[in-house]
Amino acid sequence: MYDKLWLRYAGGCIEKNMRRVVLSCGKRTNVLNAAIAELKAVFPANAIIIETAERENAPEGQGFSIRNRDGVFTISSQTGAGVLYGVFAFLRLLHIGKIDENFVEFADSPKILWRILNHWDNLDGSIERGYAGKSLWKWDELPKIDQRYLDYARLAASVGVNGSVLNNVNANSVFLTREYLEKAAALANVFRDYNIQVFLSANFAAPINLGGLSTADPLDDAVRSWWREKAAEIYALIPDFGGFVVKADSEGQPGPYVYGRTHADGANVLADALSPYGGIVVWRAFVYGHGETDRAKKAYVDFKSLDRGFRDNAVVQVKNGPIDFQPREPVHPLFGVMEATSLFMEFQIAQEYLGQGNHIVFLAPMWKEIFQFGIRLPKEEISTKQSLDSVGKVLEGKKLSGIAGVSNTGDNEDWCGSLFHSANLFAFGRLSWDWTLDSTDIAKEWAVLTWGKDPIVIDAVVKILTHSWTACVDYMTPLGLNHIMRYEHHYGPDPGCDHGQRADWKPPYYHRADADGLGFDRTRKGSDAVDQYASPLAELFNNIETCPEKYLLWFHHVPWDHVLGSGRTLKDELVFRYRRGVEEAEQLRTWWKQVEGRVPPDRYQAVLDKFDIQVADAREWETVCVAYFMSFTK
Ligand code: GCW
Repeated sequence: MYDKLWLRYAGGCIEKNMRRVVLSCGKRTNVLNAAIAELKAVFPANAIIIETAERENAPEGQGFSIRNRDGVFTISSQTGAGVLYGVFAFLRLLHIGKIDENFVEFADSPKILWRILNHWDNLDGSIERGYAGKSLWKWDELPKIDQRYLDYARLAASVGVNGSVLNNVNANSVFLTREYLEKAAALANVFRDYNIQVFLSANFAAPINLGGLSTADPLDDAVRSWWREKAAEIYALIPDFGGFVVKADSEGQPGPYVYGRTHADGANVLADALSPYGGIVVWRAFVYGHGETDRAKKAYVDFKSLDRGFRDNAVVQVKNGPIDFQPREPVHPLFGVMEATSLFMEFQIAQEYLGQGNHIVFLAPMWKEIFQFGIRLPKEEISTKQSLDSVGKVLEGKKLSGIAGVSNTGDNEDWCGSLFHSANLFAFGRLSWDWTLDSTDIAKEWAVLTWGKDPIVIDAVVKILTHSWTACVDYMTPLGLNHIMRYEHHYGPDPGCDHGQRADWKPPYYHRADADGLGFDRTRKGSDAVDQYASPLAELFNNIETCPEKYLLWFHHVPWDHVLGSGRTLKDELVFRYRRGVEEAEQLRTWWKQVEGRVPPDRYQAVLDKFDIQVADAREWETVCVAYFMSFTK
């Protein structure tokens, strides 16, 4: 049987002084019923009261409030969705000990409209960059329903997720056939009760592949009507269908370029088809390999000029960094310049480049670094503010705001790759609901819900989580290095790798090591990627003395004898960081060893096995990278 993850509520529940729980909602809906079911799993039915009269001042939309009056707890919202999120928040707070007799009130609502899991799941049940087994969706059996679909929906909704893209962005057109739409509709029927809308990745050439047309040109009338008819067919089956996600003109996927059209032309034809039903098109900005000299610059160059060219129900989904889900990247410059276009953030929960299902790396601190990154000049003409607007604020201000996470789920018993990897799924939900949350607080919540209240266990789990990302950056890609993983699968180090189909997939393209130094020159003397950022960021990055060391080799080709903040030369600092990374990985394992005997032995051992791999891998990273980079310094 598969794990319940944080819905194990391992912390136990204090019911003292809790006489009644009142759920107050404008009207009785299926989503409200789901909320009631969650509550009933914890409380006796006679302690739960449902009130469907309109309550004055009940929070609107997806917001909710929880109030305590003499042991009667009222969770209210105008909508079933709000009550559902309120119930999950209530149960979370209760189990982590934040609701007791002194509790008065807590109100919350999401800062971001769309919080979406992107599944890169294929027709054959495999998952691209999936490390937790096969797809949760059993396409062969659907529309037959599996209990696990419901538990997926519960887990997702419990952290605020409200959208699920069922299939890989490298999209097979078959997903848009009637047969598969019926399967998707069956999943949508389950998810709907948890306020989760289903999306599909669409292949841009579907009008050719399925419709038998000779073109997929977005300005062709037959193509436009093909998409309109397809949308009508989908909405007849899935009335709350969220929309399409599209990867176009990227890594071999079809797109508008071949017809001499732009990404906006491409997105708009789908947007127009979806708009009568309230659907949206999410168009990905992950493009490169069309003649540029610096891959990191490409998406900005192609999309910036299209700002104002997209329909209102079209969104551009941008990865957090300009390259590709590396252990650490500066933020993607598009977040600073697209003024009129709605932007979704795309994170990858799946750890493709961060040790996959084997390394325990808590991503919340990384996502926080991105959200807090000052990227855009403040709007006010004469601003007294010194600082740039953060990415979180930019996202929040969009007409359609959204955060997408490439899911790490699969059909393994542990869902996500290890008993710790679910911390990232949890954190994704929590931060996409409210990006201002503190990553250590999220770690604590997950620790108690998943591992119980023993203070020694909590202390160890939280230390592991909060130190793991910096450890990973140190032992894999310190000082702004990136994309030096093995070419075939992105696991393990291979900085010297010189085979593979494309120049911009080979590690030397990214690190540029030579006798003079190390790093990609993106300054004004190099590719000038620095000028894709607003001033004063551009100047800050451009100057080797002011560029933050965490991005040093991202923006500069640095001489081996250049002296860093520590007083060490680049050469020595690199050696130092790789060593420190190994020691940090060992420290994570040592912390885990402190919980032996305090958590069930099988769970203890399963995690320890992962740490053994992580430590061995960190040592390999050190050995391989130090030997390779040092060979240039002789
Ligand atoms: O991270 C890279 C992956 C590809 C992926 C691509 C993308 C789905 O290596 O597997 O394809 O990005 O985001 O489209």
